[in-house]
Amino acid sequence: MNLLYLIPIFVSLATAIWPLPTEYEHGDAILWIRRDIRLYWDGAGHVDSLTYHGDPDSYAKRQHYSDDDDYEDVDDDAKRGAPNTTPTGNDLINFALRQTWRTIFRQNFFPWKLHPRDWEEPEFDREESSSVHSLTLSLLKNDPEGVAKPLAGEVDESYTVDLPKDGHAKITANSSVGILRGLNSFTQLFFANSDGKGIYTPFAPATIFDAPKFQHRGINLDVSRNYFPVSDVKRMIDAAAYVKMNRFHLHATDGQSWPLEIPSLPNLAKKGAYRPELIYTVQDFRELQRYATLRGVEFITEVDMPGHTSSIHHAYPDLIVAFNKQPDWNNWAAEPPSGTLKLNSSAVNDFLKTLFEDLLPRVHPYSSYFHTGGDEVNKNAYKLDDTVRSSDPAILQPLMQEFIDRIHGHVRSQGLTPIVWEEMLLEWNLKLGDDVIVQTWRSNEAVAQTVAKGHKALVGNYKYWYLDCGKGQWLDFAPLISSQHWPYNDYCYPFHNWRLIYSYDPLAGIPPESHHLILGGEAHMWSEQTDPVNLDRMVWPRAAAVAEILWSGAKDTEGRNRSQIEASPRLSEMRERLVARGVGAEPVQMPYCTMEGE
Ligand code: CP6
Repeated sequence: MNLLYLIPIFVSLATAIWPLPTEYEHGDAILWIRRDIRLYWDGAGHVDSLTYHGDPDSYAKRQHYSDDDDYEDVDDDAKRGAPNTTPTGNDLINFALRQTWRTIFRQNFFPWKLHPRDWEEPEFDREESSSVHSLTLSLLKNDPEGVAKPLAGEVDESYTVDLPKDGHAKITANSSVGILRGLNSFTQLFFANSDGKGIYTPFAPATIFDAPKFQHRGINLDVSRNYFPVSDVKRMIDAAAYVKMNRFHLHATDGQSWPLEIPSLPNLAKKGAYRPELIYTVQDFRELQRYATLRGVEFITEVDMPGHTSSIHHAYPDLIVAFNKQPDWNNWAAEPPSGTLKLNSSAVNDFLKTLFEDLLPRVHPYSSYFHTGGDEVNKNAYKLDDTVRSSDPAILQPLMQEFIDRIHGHVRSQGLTPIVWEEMLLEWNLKLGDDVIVQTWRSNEAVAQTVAKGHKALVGNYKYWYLDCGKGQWLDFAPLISSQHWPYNDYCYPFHNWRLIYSYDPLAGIPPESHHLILGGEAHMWSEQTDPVNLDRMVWPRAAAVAEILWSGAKDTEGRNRSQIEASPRLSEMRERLVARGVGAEPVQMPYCTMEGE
């Protein structure tokens, strides 16, 4: 018998929130929420929006909801002519309040699925009903620095939400980002009555204490293999923040295209992008970083080198060796077109100095990291490099060490911490500074080896957390589909389902004394087979499974792998919220499986 038949109906009612809070208790009393809810602020700085000014009734009749303004102009101070300043913690809280009200009063209208068939909806009676009529936000550490500087690598994101029966709600946190996370959980307690008349929580009284298990909870988007308009990237950041992820990694450049405008190297994007207009301008780049920061998401930019750089060839052919499209790329690179930066070239060094001096000062106000790549460098290619003329590791290794030391010098001189792909440490055996964070991807052993060398590690094993690639992939079917020579990259079908993603434990095989070195991890959206048409459904809701593992840990309180059976209806609900937010997330399963039980 299918186990889904056994899920009691109240599973989805009992644990509405995604990701699952650390401690979460609630009753079953109904509280309506008032539009003129009073807001009290108890911290440094000030909050200025005290009531919800929108008109929820105009949205009440909508069966589903998607509005460009949520991704475009609502918070873009730049578009309103404000200066290009970094948001303060105070800005974060003010923005979060506007967004909280929007989510509760407008976006939570999804009555067609979220309410199970026999969910008893309360009668709305404004006179008789009790309601949530105030919300107090308290920043416990009344620390002006904390309010002024929202992000600095490590932030205390813990929070409590207290929603007593008398309707005086309270959210407390130690940082502005903690307040954001609390507001975000708060929104998930509320549902729109399908009569369109009111918004209520069926969970009063509710108390939540919550804190993340891992400090780095990220998602990586490759914008080189396919270009994504700014609005798509923003929507992805917004959704990531809604599942309490706190890092957005932009894999900004790769061999196929260079979409990042670098004003001091104008031809780089002009010639290296797929089309001159398919770029992120300086203004776009700043807007994206600001957009993420405002949502408590640290924006991490990667410029991958020395491999994955053949797109530089279009503007600077003399810096790149082993450039080759078809059919002869396979000897020099992992993917067509091949091409890598020369390893021992003063022209390359000058180019990189110019690149970093232009880019890094624009990154620094928003981020504490910069990712220099370093994955999948093919040693063979350096046979064709006139500054090296060898593929001998004994010759290449010291040159690569110099290369990394030089670029990490640039990164550190701008006050940023370097991140590299695991190959730089594990395959090239480079000496990396103690500060350097190593992003692993090829195996769990790679994570163990990285922490054994004393380095901080990010996880994201490709067999679990790559959103593009699956098990039982191309190779299994090779005899059927590869009798012809096939030069393109489409070996990644079928994709992993969310349950496999959810089963992955970042701490698997890591000795307890090294757990502190596992900062967290990332889901990866490599975009060879993803463009704006299928972006949302490729990422969501599967990346939400990664988000919950990173927020709550892979084990339950008894030390077992988290139950997929319990997660499933809750993820279905979260997917409905994402859809209501304008994100084209895929269904987890038919509504029947969320609604019916026993
Ligand atoms: N591009 C870059 C990629 C991949 C990596 N780096 C990749 C490798 C293997 C798989 C999927 C993606 N497409 N720059 C690896 C970090 Cl299975």
